[in-house]
Order: sequence, then structure tokens, then C-alpha cells
Amino acid sequence: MSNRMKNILIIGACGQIGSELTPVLRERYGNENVVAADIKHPESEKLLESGPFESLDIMDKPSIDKVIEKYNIDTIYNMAAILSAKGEKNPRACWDVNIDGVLNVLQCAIDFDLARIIMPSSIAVFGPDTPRENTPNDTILRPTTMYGVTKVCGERLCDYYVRRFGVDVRGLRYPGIISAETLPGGGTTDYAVEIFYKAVEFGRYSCFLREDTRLPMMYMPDCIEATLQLAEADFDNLIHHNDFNVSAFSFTPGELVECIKRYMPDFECTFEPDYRQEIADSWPSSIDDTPAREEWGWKPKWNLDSMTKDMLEKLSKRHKEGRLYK
Ligand code: NAD
Ligand code: AKB
Repeated sequence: MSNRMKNILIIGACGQIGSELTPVLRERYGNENVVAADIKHPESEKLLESGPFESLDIMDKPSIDKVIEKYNIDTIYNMAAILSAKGEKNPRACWDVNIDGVLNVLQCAIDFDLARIIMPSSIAVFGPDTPRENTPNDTILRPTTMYGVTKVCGERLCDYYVRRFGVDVRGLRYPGIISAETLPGGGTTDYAVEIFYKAVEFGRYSCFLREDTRLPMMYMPDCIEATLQLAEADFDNLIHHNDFNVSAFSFTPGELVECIKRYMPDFECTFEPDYRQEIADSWPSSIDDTPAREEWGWKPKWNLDSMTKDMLEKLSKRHKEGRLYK
């Protein structure tokens, strides 16, 4: 990594990914050099106590400018977004945060000559016209959700800033992320996290997707690893910039239930699909991530079984201690 990359701002630091990325970046680059920011107040004291926190609305560019100046920021990880399910409930807010917010960050890169921006995308860029299995990196992008529309626009905007202004901005298309620290923020893949909390708490779960809905997923440690690996990759080796497919494993709710039952034989699950089924049906079932593997050496470590075992161990421990939801 370049020596300039010392002060980091994470916008959306209180979210599912930001809340786990922040401590890892603080560990790596020093607590005082990593500023967490979000429109909402952190639920975790750890985030507040371990380093600087700023209240920030990504749509308010002057307040981003102030934070950049105050902390001498030269790298931004933009984790602020409205995800797919929330986005269908409020498409305008989804557009505003995911597009105006992205544009503000890109403009900051120019105004402050920032060293690097990390801008996540999603498998939501794909739509029903895209090949569903082993979806290639470079393929048809015709999403049918507002979230997907904003993610395609975001990728194109970021690539435009690379080519037109020489901004170093990179991003990967995360699949559904599974984690035990912070609950997901309103997506279609959220069931794959909720199911573990309900399994541990009640021994049963009602899933909002059909039993046979296969989607690409990834465990949080791999998500953080992929993010850091791309962030630290040599820019000259990148052919793609803001649209890297990254894959770990795929499963259906039915297969996840079977896997949980290996560790909790009495676990029960029912299936009551809601409006999120249509979103899931428009997404790939598995992902080909050859460019990520070739351009920056991506390789996942976790699979369905190791992830399930780890999630159940972590959440069962917290449940026993009376702090499942902390
Ligand atoms: P999340 O919903 O858990 O967190 C988003 C955070 O952004 C929240 O803390 C929220 O308060 C904050 N935020 C919302 N509006 C804001 C605003 N106006 N100003 C400042 N902060 C604001 O999301 P996440 O799951 O952590 O996702 C992070 C990134 O990864 C997003 O770009 C998302 O699209 C992408 N992604 C996530 C997943 C996943 O499964 N978690 C999958 C694919 C892509
Ligand atoms: C969602 O379900 O909206 C996210 C995503 C795959 O982008 N988890």
C-alpha cells in the first residue's frame, strides 16, 4: 500500500459490513488513523471507544469535506447505502443515498486529491436477462430493482471517474454477506443471517424466501479479506476497477436448514415467501469470479459448513451470556 494511505474514513461504519471493517482497519492502520462515520449513532460502544466517530450524512458534501480536512483523510471506504428490500419500499431514498452519495464521494476524491476510494457494488447489478448460473463478470446488466439500478449506475460512475479524472476507485460485487456482529440492513439475503439468530433463540424460523432459492453468499471474514485485498492491490494490475464479481459459495434456504440441523437436529423452518422472492428470483444462483482471482488473487476460505458451525458457536455463546442482540 502507498505511504499516503494513512488516514481512512469509513462512511456507513455502523452497518453490517462497516461495523466489522472498522476494527480490522483500526488494528491495521492505528485507531486514530481510521475515522468511522454514519448518519446513525453506533450501537456498539467498541466503535465509539476504539477511535474517532463523526455523524455524517453522505448526501451533505460540505460535511464530508469538513471531516476530510479535520482528519487529513486520503482514503474513503463508502459503506453507506440503502439495500434491495428497503430500496423497493423507498426507491427515491435508495437513489439519493446510492447515487448522490457516491457522486459526493467521487467529487471529494477530485477536490482533495484523495489516494483511494473503495466503493462496494452487489450481485444486484444482475437481472433476469443475465445468465443465472456461474454468472460471468462481464455480462448483461439489466436489474429490475432500484437498488440494482443504483449499483449499475454507481459502477459506471466510478469507472467514468477512473478514466476521465484518473481517480483510484475500486469496488467488488459482494454476494449476500453472513455475519454475527451486526444485523443486516434491509436486503433480500438477510434471511441467511436472521435464520441463525432465530435458530439459537427459538429453535425455529419462518423464511421469507422459497426453500429452493439458490443465491451466492459469503461469510464476513472472507468479505473483509476480499475488500482489503482489492484495496491493497496494485492499480497497474487491474483491468477491471469497480465491478469485480467475488464468489464464495451458494446455497438454498433448504440446504442451509439441513446444514443447521447437523448441529441443531431439532431446528424447524417454514417457508413463507414475500415480496423479496421476486428480487431473489432476478439474481444469479452462482458467480464466476475469474477476473478477481486473476487480477488480485482472490480465493475464499469459508464454505457453507464451516460458516454455519462458526455462526452457531458465536451466537449460542452470546445467547447463553444473555446478549444475543448485545
Ligand atoms: P447496511 O445497510 O448494513 O449499512 C449501511 C450503513 O449506511 C448504515 O449504518 C446506515 O446508517 C448508513 N447510511 C445510510 N444512509 C446514510 C447516509 N445518508 N449517510 C451516511 N450513512 C448512511 O449495509 P451493508 O450491508 O453494510 O453494506 C455496505 C455496502 O456493501 C453497501 O454498498 C451495500 O450495497 C454493499 N453490499 C452489501 C451486501 C450485504 O449482504 N451486506 C451485499 C452486497 C453489497
Ligand atoms: C441485499 O440483499 O440487498 C444485499 C445484496 C446482495 O446486495 N445483501
